Amino acid sequence: MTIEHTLSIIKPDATRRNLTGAINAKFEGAGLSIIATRRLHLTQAQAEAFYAVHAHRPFFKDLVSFMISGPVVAQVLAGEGAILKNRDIMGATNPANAEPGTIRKEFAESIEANSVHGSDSPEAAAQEISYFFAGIDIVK
Ligand code: IDP
Ligand code: MG
Repeated sequence: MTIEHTLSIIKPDATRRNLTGAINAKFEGAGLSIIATRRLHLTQAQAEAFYAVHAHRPFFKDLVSFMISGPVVAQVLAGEGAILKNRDIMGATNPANAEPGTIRKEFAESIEANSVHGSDSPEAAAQEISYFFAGIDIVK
């Protein structure tokens, strides 16, 4: 295994309920390090651009509205196999299908308001990290 970087977003349903610390405890408890972090309130254009890959899905408009309904916390997580490890810690997209102990099982409100985003491949991770962070923002 090699050290990977992945992009995580704590979504508005979770920041609204003050769950940032509880969610970060899951990442850190599983051995992922937070090497960059930034709280921001996305504009509609920014959320649409971030989720452009889903532009033709029926839920796209609702997803964008949800993602701009409050602040998010964008973070770079680092660790051994961080991309897949983060996806495991997050749990399935639909919290009804998520494993016990995962973030989505414990905290998600619905398949849409599911508390966290995580990159799903090395290509996506590189692209998504560069969307939110400059090199100087990321601790070496
Ligand atoms: P992921 O976040 O587990 O990678 P994706 O399929 O990439 O799931 O979908 C991106 C986001 O779009 C999900 O996290 C969720 O917020 C939302 N989403 C996905 N599927 C649905 C759906 O069927 N209805 C409503 N929202 C959805
Ligand atoms: Mg995805």
